[in-house]
Amino acid sequence: MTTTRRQFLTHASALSALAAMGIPDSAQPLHASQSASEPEHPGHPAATLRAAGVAHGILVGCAVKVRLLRDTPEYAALVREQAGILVEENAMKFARLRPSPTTYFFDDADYLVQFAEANKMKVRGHNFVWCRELPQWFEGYVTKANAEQVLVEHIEHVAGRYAGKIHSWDVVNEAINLEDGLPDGMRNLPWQKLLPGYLDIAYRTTRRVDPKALLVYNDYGIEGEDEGSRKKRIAVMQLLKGMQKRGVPLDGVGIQSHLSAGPKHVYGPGLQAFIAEAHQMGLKILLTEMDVNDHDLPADIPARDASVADTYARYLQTALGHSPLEAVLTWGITDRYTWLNSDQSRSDKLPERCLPFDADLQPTPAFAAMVQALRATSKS
Ligand code: 9MR
Repeated sequence: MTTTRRQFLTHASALSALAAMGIPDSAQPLHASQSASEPEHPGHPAATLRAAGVAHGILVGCAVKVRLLRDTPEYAALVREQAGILVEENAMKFARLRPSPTTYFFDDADYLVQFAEANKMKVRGHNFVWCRELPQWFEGYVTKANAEQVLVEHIEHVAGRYAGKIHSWDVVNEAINLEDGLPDGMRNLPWQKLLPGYLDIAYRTTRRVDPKALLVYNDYGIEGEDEGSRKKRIAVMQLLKGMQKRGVPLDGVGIQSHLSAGPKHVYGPGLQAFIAEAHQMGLKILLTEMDVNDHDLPADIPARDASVADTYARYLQTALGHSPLEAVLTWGITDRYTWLNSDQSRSDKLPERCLPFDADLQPTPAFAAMVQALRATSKS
């Protein structure tokens, strides 16, 4: 059956919020002749990111916003079509889950997990410990005396609720910040001050509560060939090795992959060596938050798209080159809702074109670059 994208979207719009969550393909006439991984939309490539990943043993997906999955059927349809693994951009962060010390808000995180289950997708959890997204009540309530109890209880509650359903947890996010001047490059975050052993405690607790989830350390600024990236890679590697030496349960490293397009930004052997070393240590490697900002590029759209696509291609060739990857997730699926637009960092204030689908939910050259790079990868 041939279905135009417009018909498809109109049909998708007609779905109720509940149906959009996980209606089986057989119940959707327009999808009746299609498998979940091979949509058939003219003007829309037959391949999907999800299928390109499956064919090569890599989970491919994206960060989503539950609010949009609920309210915007064409967005939910695109996610269902393209993603094999999801992470909520914000809903599992500490402040979002903890309106007060004694209450939890699970509606959005629950929705994500149910949406993923209904659509046979995997789910990532992001995150338990971060320097940002601490609730207002944190300061004043959390002290050296109770910090361990607060952290352990938080992980028990959250990891416990989703135990067995999470592919991987970013247990600790962005613990390294060389600029802070602390030993080993540790970031001077509130947990560090109140509970210097927070890292080991967080991983050990998560393993105990959800033994099935892969436990990941996730960080940014380790992708490039510049001096800052090089130094940070060394510090992150030291952190990972230290954890292994101490017997802390750790299964993987998340390389966020917030990239920049343009000739100044080079991705190459430094990243490859980091990935190879992590692989040799028995760690799984995930690209967890990939997008390509076009801040440095001129306004012309075809030129921008070509440069962004080229960055996706070069980066994925580098990252996928030698060692197998566990997963690749973009931070969002469409330019319409990218976090990169929230700070309007282009000097001309034009919206960014940073993701595999544009603001009209049409595939960009970056989409083709991703599919091609995944296809060129030999199956691990
Ligand atoms: O994209 C996220 C944005 O919507 C939030 O306001 C922000 C603060 O919670 O976090 C953004 O996501 C970040 C992620 O959690 C960790 N790595 C960097 C991401 C972009 O800032």
